[in-house]
Amino acid sequence: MFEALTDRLSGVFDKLTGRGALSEADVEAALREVRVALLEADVALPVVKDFIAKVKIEAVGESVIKAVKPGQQVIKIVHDQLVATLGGDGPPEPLRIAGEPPNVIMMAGLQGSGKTTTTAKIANRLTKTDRKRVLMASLDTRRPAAMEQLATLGKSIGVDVLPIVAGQSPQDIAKRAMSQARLTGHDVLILDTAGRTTLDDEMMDEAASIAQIAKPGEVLLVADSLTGQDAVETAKRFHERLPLTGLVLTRADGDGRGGAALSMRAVTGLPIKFLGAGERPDALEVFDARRIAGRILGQGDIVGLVEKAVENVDRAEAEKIAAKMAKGRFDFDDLEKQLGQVLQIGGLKGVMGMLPGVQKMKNQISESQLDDRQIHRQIGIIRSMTKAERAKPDLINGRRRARIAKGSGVEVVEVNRLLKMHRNMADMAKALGKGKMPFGRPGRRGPSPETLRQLGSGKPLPGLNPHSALPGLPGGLPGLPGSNKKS
Ligand SMILES: Nc1nc2c(ncn2[C@@H]2O[C@H](COP(=O)(O)OP(=O)(O)O)[C@@H](O)[C@H]2O)c(=O)[nH]1
Ligand SMILES: [Mg+2]
Repeated sequence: MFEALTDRLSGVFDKLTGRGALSEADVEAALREVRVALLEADVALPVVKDFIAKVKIEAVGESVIKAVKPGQQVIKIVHDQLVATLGGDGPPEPLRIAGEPPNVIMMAGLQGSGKTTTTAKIANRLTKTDRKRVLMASLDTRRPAAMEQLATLGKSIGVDVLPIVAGQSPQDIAKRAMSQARLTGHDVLILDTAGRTTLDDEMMDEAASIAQIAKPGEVLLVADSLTGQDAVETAKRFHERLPLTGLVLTRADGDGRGGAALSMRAVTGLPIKFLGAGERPDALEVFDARRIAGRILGQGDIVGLVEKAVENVDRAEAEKIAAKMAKGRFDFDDLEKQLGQVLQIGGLKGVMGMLPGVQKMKNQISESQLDDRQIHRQIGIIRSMTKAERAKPDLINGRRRARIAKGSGVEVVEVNRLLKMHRNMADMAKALGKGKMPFGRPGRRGPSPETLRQLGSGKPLPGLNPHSALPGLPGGLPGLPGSNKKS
């Protein structure tokens, strides 16, 4: 999301920061380019106007022009305004599910916007992360397949789904779902409603009557971010008829512009609660204005990366490696595990998109270099080593290299490259072992709050380059050119 905008803005800001002094005219010229960039990203015109006006008030003042780093100051002002536009400075609002159970979440939106998929994603999240007992119910009586779709999804994520009873009205299903949830002690009930392809009164009436019956604590409008300004218009219209409490933007994974995300809050006044970033049940991201603003400005999303790592990486495994590293040891068995972890977190591309400063680097890195097949090849090389070689990499002489290359079907240079990468990582492990150990001390769960704060602030951790921010992943990203350089 936002790739196009990020590219454009980093061009504008490079010009600003590339020079010592700035005149008011410089700042105004830059803001004109920011304006064009926002419009090209399909941000609604009134939102753009307001944005530029607010930035201008702060950015063309004496204090900025005379500042030591005026360019940086302007970027900071734009950043803060982005945060404000996207939803404000505070932490993301949690879902309102703390009341008397069952807490009802109602999903609304046009057909095909992603309601059913998002219902399952939210249920999955509440079940796995918040340990809630969730019941899902499909109120989509228009398309018989819709109920089946939810039932299938429920089975795949292990979440209860209200049994289908043929011939009931959406209102009746809503009532049955409520009493069922009460009976079975579910904490949360998610109602997946029917959509139409266009906004029409019948759909709105139906949704409004369901809301009256179920009294949902959350009414989430699901909108397809790819539809840009149409998504904003849809949200506005729904909000006129339904007591919406928040928005979910789907298909953020395919949206290179991000105009809907940037306009939504300002136009509707409603918070964006989640981004849908793929079809799978775990492809749901909490919408955090600060992090998104950082991503737009190419500052990366380290917090997102760490969260993802914490979710996906086997904690016990990471702690074992961390304990070994604390003693300054890091062998090929460890490296193999870590390569496996990168694949688990979504491969190199998944990791790349979240690292600070990488947006620019991305253009210099060819697709082939981001190919996860390289990781698979590296794992293959390690697997061609003997047990002794893995544990004692120093054993690996020229003859052994040739054998390993042959065994894994690669050239010797590739084996050499892997050996070098391992050596770098082992050196780093040694350095960390000498007392600087920012992550995952054995026996403690996850990075400390202090570490996370430092990550969130974008400041490098003491003794560690910011690109090696994965718990248990010491030497930056394996196989990634330049990933060990300071940004
Ligand atoms: N790429 C991507 N596809 C999505 C996302 N959310 C939903 N989809 C897909 O969009 C299609 C329609 O979704 P569905 O949940 O059935 O929409 P509904 O009609 O509103 O219930 C399905 O093929 C989903 O897999 C998303 O965030 N990203
Ligand atoms: Mg549906």
